[in-house]
Amino acid sequence: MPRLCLLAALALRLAGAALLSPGSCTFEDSACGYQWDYAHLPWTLHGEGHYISVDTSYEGEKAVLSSPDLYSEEWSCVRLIYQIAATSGTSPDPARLNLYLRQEGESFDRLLWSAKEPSDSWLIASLDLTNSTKKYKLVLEGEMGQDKSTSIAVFEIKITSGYCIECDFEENHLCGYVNRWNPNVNWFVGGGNIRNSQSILPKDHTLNSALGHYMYVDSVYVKHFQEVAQLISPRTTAPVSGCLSFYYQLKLESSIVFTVYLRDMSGFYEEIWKTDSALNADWALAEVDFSAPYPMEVIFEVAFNSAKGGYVALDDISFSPVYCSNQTGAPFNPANAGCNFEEDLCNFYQDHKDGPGWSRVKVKRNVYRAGDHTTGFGYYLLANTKFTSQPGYIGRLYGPTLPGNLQFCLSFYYALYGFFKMSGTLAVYIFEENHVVQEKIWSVLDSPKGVWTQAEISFKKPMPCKVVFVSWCKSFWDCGLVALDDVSLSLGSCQAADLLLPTPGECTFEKDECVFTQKRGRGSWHRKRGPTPTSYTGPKGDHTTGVGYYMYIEASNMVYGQRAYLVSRSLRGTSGKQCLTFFYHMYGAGTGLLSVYLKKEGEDEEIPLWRRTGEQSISWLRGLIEYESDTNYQIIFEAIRGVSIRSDTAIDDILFQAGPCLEVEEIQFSSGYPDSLNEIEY
Ligand SMILES: [Ca+2]
Ligand SMILES: [Ca+2]
Ligand SMILES: [Ca+2]
Repeated sequence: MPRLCLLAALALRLAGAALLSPGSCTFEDSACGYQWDYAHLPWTLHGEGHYISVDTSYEGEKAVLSSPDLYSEEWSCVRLIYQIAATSGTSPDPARLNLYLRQEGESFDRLLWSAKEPSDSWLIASLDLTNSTKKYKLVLEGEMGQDKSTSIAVFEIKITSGYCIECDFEENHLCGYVNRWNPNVNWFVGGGNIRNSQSILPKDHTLNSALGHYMYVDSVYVKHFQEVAQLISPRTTAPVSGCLSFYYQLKLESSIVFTVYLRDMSGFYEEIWKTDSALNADWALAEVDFSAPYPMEVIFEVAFNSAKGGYVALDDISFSPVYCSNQTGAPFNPANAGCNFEEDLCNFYQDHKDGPGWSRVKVKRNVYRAGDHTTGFGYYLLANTKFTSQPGYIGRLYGPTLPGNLQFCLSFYYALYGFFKMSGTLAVYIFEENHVVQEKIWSVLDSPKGVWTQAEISFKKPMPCKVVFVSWCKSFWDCGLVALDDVSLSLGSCQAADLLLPTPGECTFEKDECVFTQKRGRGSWHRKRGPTPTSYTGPKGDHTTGVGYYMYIEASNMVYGQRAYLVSRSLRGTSGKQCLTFFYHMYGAGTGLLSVYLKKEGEDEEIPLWRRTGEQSISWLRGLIEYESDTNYQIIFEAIRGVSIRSDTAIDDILFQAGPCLEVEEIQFSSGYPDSLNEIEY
């Protein structure tokens, strides 16, 4: 059994024998109301060593520890001091320590953080918790992996009000701030009751006394030109924007550059502040507007040019969710720059200068015409129909004005129809506000016809700008039909969004089957991308992106009346309604049945929640189910093969949310015949 770093853990306690806030624990005399789940491995409390660890002398896969009920109506920061100790090096299936947020009324826990790197000493993790009126628990999960000699220990959990990037440097964990080691220049802790020769200031800022602490970096050991010391904050784990402030002192003997950067997970630096005064003999306040829509670190960087540079000291980093100058007004809300076209054009508009442009249309559900992307029953935009287009016409759809100097990710769905050439069919331009400068940032390539395909574009412009969707009908033979739906805008680059932790309760089937497994010994569901092998049945692409994965039953491999079950793992029962959303595809003359059942733990009955029989649409349709279960339960998707091989039934984009459902499912029974809604000529 590897030795845990007990000395370091003991040293950590010197600072904090004070009264602990609810949910905090140092694991000295008790586990402070934290309880383990008896269905899994036990945790062992080591009162002597002041830690709790997963007991590896038992056989098992994981150990679960959950906090008492907690409330935090204000933002708070969870700091976790832990160690994963392994005897061997890297393992293909290493032990992990995971931290989940279990919110009242939710069937799924939200993963806040996960670590798997073994270390020789304790480490600190800092996690922002957003304010909420709901009760919650923190759930620690130690997963043992393959190497059974690994041990996982937790020395302390501490919940403090405020944001994790805030720090007064009075506690020796330094709020998770770390110095990036450099042989010559580094940030050190200064001040404190044991005066050491390296402390350079008489008083810190927090306590205004010799007992207080601060961070500093001194040029004495600088050997080279442009040596840099970096102090790195904990990474934000929830989207924040507002005013970052800190106090600093700067003594300058030759040139020093003191800069504050934001660094994202791809390593991209953005400068947000630079010292402008040559000298601050006393503590000076700096304030800087700060926006971290996705995980970011704040980096305090000092660059020296010689050993006679001087020093920089730093203290009392704090954060307020209101912008510093307060002149920026209400922060920009990217949700106002998206549209699903269900009600109207939202904040989009057309100028009708060059023709009728884009039409907002709806197709009544039938098997000949594809529906929209949002629900399969709704509205979308269509350009270049036989009725509206004439050669030379250009449809321009303008979005609302977006602020400059922000990184955006634009996402939308498009579908192409007909046999025409597609060269001018759809392009995205950025117009600067005065419409003088325009730039094409995207144009359609040849993609499969009749499939809603997602496009994602990252952009950042110095000036306020608009997104413009342009469809050009070049000539009779080059005037492709294009549909547009579900435009959305988010802050940050599209790649950064991929780095976010997964949404709990969401399954797109892109990586795996999520919480679902097959019930053995019956017909089976297959995970697939692209069209199914049989023509006139099954989807041409998935619902998530058009080119991703979905689950389906392959009718050719099954006989009439054969069933396939896809069963969720046991989900947590809650009081109150739950809302289950999913997309289903039932196209093919021989289509059978698709049903959804609720099975409560300890009961044999499978309660039917939802059913569709026979061919429904050539499109993906949205299913909505509201249900309740206060005991643990499973959700079952059951497909029954119909009379012919044209019976492929598919599902995609399953989402479990705390209910009630905000909408009701639109139930229209297919007539199979075009009516007035279908007078759109492709
Ligand atoms: Ca201080
Ligand atoms: Ca729509
Ligand atoms: Ca998918």
